[in-house]
Order: sequence, then structure tokens, then C-alpha cells
Amino acid sequence: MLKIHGIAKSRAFRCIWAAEEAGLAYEVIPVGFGPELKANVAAVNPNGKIPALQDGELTLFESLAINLHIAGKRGAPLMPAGDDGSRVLQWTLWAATEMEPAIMQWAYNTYIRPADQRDPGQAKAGAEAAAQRLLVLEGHLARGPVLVGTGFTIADLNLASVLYGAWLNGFDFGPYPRVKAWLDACLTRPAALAARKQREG
Ligand SMILES: N[C@@H](CCC(=O)N[C@@H](CS)C(=O)NCC(=O)O)C(=O)O
Repeated sequence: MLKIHGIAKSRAFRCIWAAEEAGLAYEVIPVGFGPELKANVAAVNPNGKIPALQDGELTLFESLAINLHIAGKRGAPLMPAGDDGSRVLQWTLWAATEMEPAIMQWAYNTYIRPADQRDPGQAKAGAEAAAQRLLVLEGHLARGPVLVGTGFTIADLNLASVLYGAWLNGFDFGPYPRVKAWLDACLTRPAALAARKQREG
């Protein structure tokens, strides 16, 4: 049984979605935000953040690495082998290092921080940085409706989960119709809906 430490209203959402997608049994160990977070999660994540995963003797942090592990347990098609497996790693690292910092800069300054702590200039800079990357993604999706190969993989899940908050909170994906269609499809898969129900109610 996978143990996912965190709550659905955190990046643990990504891991819940991955476990649902893989069809693996999991339990959410509820660790929420607040002053006690660091102490509550210290045994499983030295960074004092959620999520963390326990799978038998293995303990992992980093949501997208956790997802690669979950998908690896299921294997293809969620985690393909060979060159497509390498492409999955590429898009996952791109999600974490290129897209997430940009979209989170926008998110913190539009809907996450309290209104009086938001900086419109930072929101604009984040949106512009995200736009550059969304153009790359829009170009890539001309090859077909998924990131890698011909079917949904953990690469789609990892990148879509990074964009999920923006998708839900009014980021304008209009200029990127292929990205919009791909996101809509990813985020309405049955496994995504099951995870979203835990987060959105
Ligand atoms: N790169 C990490 C980021 C983890 C992270 O920042 N988690 C947030 C919740 S979504 C957290 O625990 N924040 C509390 C804090 O930073 O003190 C991952 O993807 O797992």
C-alpha cells in the first residue's frame, strides 16, 4: 500500500492522481499546512514539505519523482521503456524546472497569496515566462494529442498537474489551443476527476 503524506490541496494532489491513474492501492496520510507541518513530515521529508511517499522500505520526496516511481511500478503504457521513457524524463524535468517556476510566479501573485501581498508586476513577469514555454508546448503538440508516443503517459500527468492550478484559476490558455485541448483532456480523465474530487470537493 502506497502511503502519500500530504493533503489533496497541496502538491500531493499530483501523487494522488498518479496512484489513481496507475490503479495502485494508496492511503493519504493527512499532513496539512501550518506551523506543525515541518515537524509532522520530518521523518519522511527532510525538506519539511509535502508530499512524501512511503512504499515499503522506500521513502521519497519531490512530487514528480514520486510520480515517476508510481508509474514505474505500473510500467507501460503509463511509464514507457526505451527512448519514450527518456522522453518522459525530459518532459517531467521540463515541467519542474521550466514551467513550474514561471506558472507559480503568476499563481502566487494572482490567486494564492492574500490580495494585499500580490505583486502585479511579478504576476505579469510570470505570465510572460509561462507564455514562452507554452509556445514550446503548443509547437510540440502539433505532433499529436499527447507528449510522448501515442497514448497518455506520466509525462502528460506530471506536466498537466503543474498547470492544473492555473487551468482552474483563470490563466488564459486561449492563445494555445492545442495546449488547452490537451489540458482539458488530461484533467478530465477518470483518474484526474477522482483526484480532483478530493481537492475540489
Ligand atoms: N518541489 C517540491 C515542492 C514541495 C512543496 O513546496 N510543497 C508545499 C505544499 S504544495 C509545502 O510543503 N509548502 C510548505 C513550506 O514550504 O513550508 C515537490 O514538488 O514536491
